[in-house]
Amino acid sequence: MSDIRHNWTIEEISAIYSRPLLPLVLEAANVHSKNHVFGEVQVSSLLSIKTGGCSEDCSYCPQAARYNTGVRVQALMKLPDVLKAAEQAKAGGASRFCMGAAWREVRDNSDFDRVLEMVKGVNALDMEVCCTLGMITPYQAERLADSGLYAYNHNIDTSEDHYHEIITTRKYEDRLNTLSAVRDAGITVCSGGIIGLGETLEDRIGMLYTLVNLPQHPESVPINALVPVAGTPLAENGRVPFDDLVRMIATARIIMPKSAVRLSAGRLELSIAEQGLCFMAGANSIFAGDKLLTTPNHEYNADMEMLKTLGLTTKAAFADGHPKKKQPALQNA
Ligand code: SAM
Ligand code: DTB
Ligand code: SF4
Repeated sequence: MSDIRHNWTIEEISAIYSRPLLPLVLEAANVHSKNHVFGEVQVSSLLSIKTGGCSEDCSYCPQAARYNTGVRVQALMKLPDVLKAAEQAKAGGASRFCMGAAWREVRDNSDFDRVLEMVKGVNALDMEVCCTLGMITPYQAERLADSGLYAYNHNIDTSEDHYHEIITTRKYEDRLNTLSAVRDAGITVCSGGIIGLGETLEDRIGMLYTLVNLPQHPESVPINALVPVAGTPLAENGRVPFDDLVRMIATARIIMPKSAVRLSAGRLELSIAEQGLCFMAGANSIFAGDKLLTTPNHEYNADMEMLKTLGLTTKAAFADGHPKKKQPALQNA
């Protein structure tokens, strides 16, 4: 069951997702323990290096300029401030530092040059450095890889069919093109999505289907539960039932056995017992720190207490090795 497969069908994924909850969790836990050190959780720290004022219309997002959400626009942070935050995150036990920018896409300008310096600086701290900057070109991906970027986060968010209901300012295909630029540059891929957007069961399965049938499974798969934010079109969406989150995690774990599955946004609404079931179902990564990008998260110390209570430990940086940059094809080989 732990074989890596890229030919999963909608029917197979749907059958897994729809199994009775605890048998599903048990199967996911078995797959998890065969492929990972069971009980080890990768802790990422998240920093919004450029906040708000984004030109996209992602209907869940508090940082889109067109919605009145009260998020204060903040220009790109200065390099020393970012490095200070990364050092603090490392001292607190985070192995990965993820920098997020409310950009539609990266432009080749002095801001990007500064981000490259941030990547080099965080890399020098021996942390896994991750960025989420919107769409990037193959050339920009190369430059990020050359600066030492470990992972790039770019979520597909929902199914291809549902995408245009959530975002109209870009296409699903744009997202997939960025993912292949990241993969081709030899950067590890972090890609997942959100539940609670008003999607159907088929959309959830469709999202997993797209992820699992990528040429290579993403090394990490964030599963976010919508954080409804006042002022966004999805502000009134209800809370996702926690068992739906467990099903999404367990299904992702079973079909992408080697990937890290990250229990991401929406964790603040979950009790320790509910989070425990998510870890049991194969989640082995979290964002820790009292803020995600713009919305609150658990207090750092409370999270560390939770891990202790559940008997979980934190994973060291680069435990899975550093990805090798893709070598140019040999001529006349
Ligand atoms: N602008 C870049 C982009 O869209 O790729 C990077 C930052 S964006 C905020 C990163 C991801 O955060 C989104 O793709 C989405 O999956 C997630 N996200 C944003 N707002 C959210 C919310 N209210 N609830 C849950 N997840 C959210
Ligand atoms: C991901 O999948 N979730 C994180 C991270 N990748 C960048 C972001 C969650 C954002 C939640 C809303 C906010 O705090 O603004
Ligand atoms: Fe912009 Fe990213 Fe938010 Fe979409 S999710 S509005 S691209 S910051």
